[in-house]
Amino acid sequence: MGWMMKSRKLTKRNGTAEETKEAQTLTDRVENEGPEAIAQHVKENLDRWKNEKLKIGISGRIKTGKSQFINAVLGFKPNQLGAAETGSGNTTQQATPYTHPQNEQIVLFNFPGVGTEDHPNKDNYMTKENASECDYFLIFFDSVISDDDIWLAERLTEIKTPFCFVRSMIDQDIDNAKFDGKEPDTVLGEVRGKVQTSRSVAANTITRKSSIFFISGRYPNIGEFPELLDHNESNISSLKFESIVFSISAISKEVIEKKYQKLKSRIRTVSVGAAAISAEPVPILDLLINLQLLKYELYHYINTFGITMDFIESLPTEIKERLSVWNILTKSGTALTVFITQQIWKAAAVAAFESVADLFIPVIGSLISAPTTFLVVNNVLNKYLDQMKEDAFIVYENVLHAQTHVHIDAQVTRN
Ligand SMILES: Nc1nc2c(ncn2[C@@H]2O[C@H](COP(=O)(O)OP(=O)(O)OP(=O)(O)O)[C@@H](O)[C@H]2O)c(=O)[nH]1
Ligand SMILES: [Mg+2]
Repeated sequence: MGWMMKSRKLTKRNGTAEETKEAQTLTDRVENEGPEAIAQHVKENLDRWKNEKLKIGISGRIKTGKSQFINAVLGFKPNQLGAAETGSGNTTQQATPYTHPQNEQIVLFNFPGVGTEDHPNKDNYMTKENASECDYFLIFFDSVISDDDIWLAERLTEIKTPFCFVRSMIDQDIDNAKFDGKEPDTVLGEVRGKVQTSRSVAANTITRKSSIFFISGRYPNIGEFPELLDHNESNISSLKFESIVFSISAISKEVIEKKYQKLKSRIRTVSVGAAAISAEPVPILDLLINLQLLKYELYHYINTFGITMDFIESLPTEIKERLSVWNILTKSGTALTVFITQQIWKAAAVAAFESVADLFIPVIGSLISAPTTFLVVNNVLNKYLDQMKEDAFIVYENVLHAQTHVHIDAQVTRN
């Protein structure tokens, strides 16, 4: 009953209808199954994206940059086991699946281009290659969008599969423009203009309604990779997109930002769950359960940003020492639990101060009252999420960006 009162207080203060429903579910579970069940329920809720299957189709003529793109998105280095072979000059006869190395639910299918030698017969293309099973399609092209590409786009429209056209290798256009003494930021507009004027009549009808993105598979930080990601986000379910965002490597600042946003949106779920666990205090137990929950979430940040201990160990000392996560994991004697406990106490002091209204509920021993737990967990997670995002930026700027983008200093204006 005590919990009921507190939960009402919690949800009344901040809750939406969905959160109120969620709090109610938590209430029911804690009454029937105890606080462990809440932690389990919260984790299941947070992990729903892991059950999402996602199939992405990649089609287009030979040498349009399909394999390079697949490797960039899946985080494969050239020639790594499981990576798509680039520059081979022959697309395979059948759709080749490439599974995400860390998330086997995500599969990219490299389709033979329609109308190519490997697939001259259009009739059975959609059925033979199971194109209709894909959640989303990218049709790669180089100079012009061919009639075969249009044919595929029309079939995808018929079966309501979202798709976009992709023109890769925009970095080469920028290099050429620089060589020719042109301003790099005019390149995108020029290339887009050329594609538009070279389209056939058939192409015009469909491409007018379609999105075309100009990207670089080799240097994903230039061109319209962020716009492509936005298009994907608005055309697949939010859980499927969450799965992409949590699994994709941190290949650009925008990707890091998207990861951050998605992670931030989970904080409320964890905080409400932690508050529910503390609402019916079982001495020590609720603190331990909450610690586990926090630890679970902090590790998810570390994995999502790719700043795992293994990876950090491989970095030069001067970069390593700039990372909060390195300091957290090493200076607290690798015992994340010890570290979190200290942080909880610090945050608890601040939270108690912040929420004077909650002070009438006493802090008993190691236990923190429900609304205060909400604030503590909320504060701790926000603080460390911000720090880990900074870490991800440092790693990106100093390692990933520095390694692969040395010669590109141009920022392409996006429109
Ligand atoms: N500069 C630059 N080169 C690229 C880019 N994408 C691909 N390449 C290169 O272009 C060549 C062809 O790229 P692939 O990714 O193999 O093209 P593909 O469409 O898979 O080709 P097929 O499998 O033969 O159909 C390779 O040598 C790549 O390294 C890019 O964005 N920029
Ligand atoms: Mg290929």
